[in-house]
Amino acid sequence: MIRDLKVTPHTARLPRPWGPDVPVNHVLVVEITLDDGRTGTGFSWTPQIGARAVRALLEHDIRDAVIGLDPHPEVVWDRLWRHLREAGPGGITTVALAGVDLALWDLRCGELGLVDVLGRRRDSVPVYGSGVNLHYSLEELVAQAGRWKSAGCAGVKIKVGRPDLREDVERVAAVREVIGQDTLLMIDANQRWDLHRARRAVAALAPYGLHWLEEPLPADDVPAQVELRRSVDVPIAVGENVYTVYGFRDLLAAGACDVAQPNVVRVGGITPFLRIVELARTYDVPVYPHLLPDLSGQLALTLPLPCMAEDVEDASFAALGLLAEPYPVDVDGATLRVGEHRGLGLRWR
Ligand code: SMN
Ligand code: MG
Repeated sequence: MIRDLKVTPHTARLPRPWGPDVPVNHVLVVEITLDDGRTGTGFSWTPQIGARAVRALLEHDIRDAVIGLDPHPEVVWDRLWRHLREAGPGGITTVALAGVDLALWDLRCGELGLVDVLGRRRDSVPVYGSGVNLHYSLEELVAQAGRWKSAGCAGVKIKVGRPDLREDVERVAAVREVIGQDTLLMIDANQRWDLHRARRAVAALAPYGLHWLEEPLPADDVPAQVELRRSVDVPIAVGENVYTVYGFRDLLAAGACDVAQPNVVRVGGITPFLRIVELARTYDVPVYPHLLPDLSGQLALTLPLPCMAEDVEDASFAALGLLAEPYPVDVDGATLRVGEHRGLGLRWR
């Protein structure tokens, strides 16, 4: 039975800010204690918006609702999701829920590591270098792409959506030049375009060889994404701003994407993440977990279809100094591997 839930907030400064308005990441470490004294540790995360709101949900509405429950992740998740629903089906509610769900999965693993509990399908995954770099100068962007090339990354992802399309063309061309033809190139518009601009951008950028175009349009606009996907040849990736299994069902059923990118925290933890994985599998759409390599890298080893792990430069929890060694995952530039540990293996400082 769950006896207590405790929240410890951390704020970590990003060595490479994600924009003038995103200098830090917020992490709320959630510790759940059972009546037999065992503990499990999870976390909620938000780069910019809502850390205090998430903490308030965890320390009040969620804490009151979980004490006394049997610590079964699926059962607790369904119950809490219903309980929190009036605050919205996804977003701050699911980010908060993730803290509980991850702590319960940490407990459920017992002495085993998460990968072996979920089922190991591979021992390593290729890494793609990812930059939150729309505000970088061309020189800074080219230097970053050069670092990923030297590290031997399988792929590289950069931001697009500058005010003038000619700037995007110049930046994509320069990055392709640095990484050569054998490195995959992905571009991410972070929902900045509308259908018309997206079509014009694809026409101008596709000649540089794009592995996928990410979030070209508002993430909730399923019909527009279907329309775009039908009219261009570049694969469409989406999902980091989709918060529920219903949202993923609607995208997949409509044929809106080639790649699904759930963020394990934003969807509410491992329990809903696995439901989304099973759903995507029925559409033969690969899941590429969004961000959070210290945990997503572990999930990537268990997914039914091959994927790559995303490594945003200098932004893993290990790189941010939030974790004590040994770290749960090891990224050697081109390849991610998972070390020996129990549970999620996240040793918060
Ligand atoms: C991204 C989103 C949120 C924070 C950092 C980076 C980006 C990505 O869209 O796909 O990595
Ligand atoms: Mg993205």
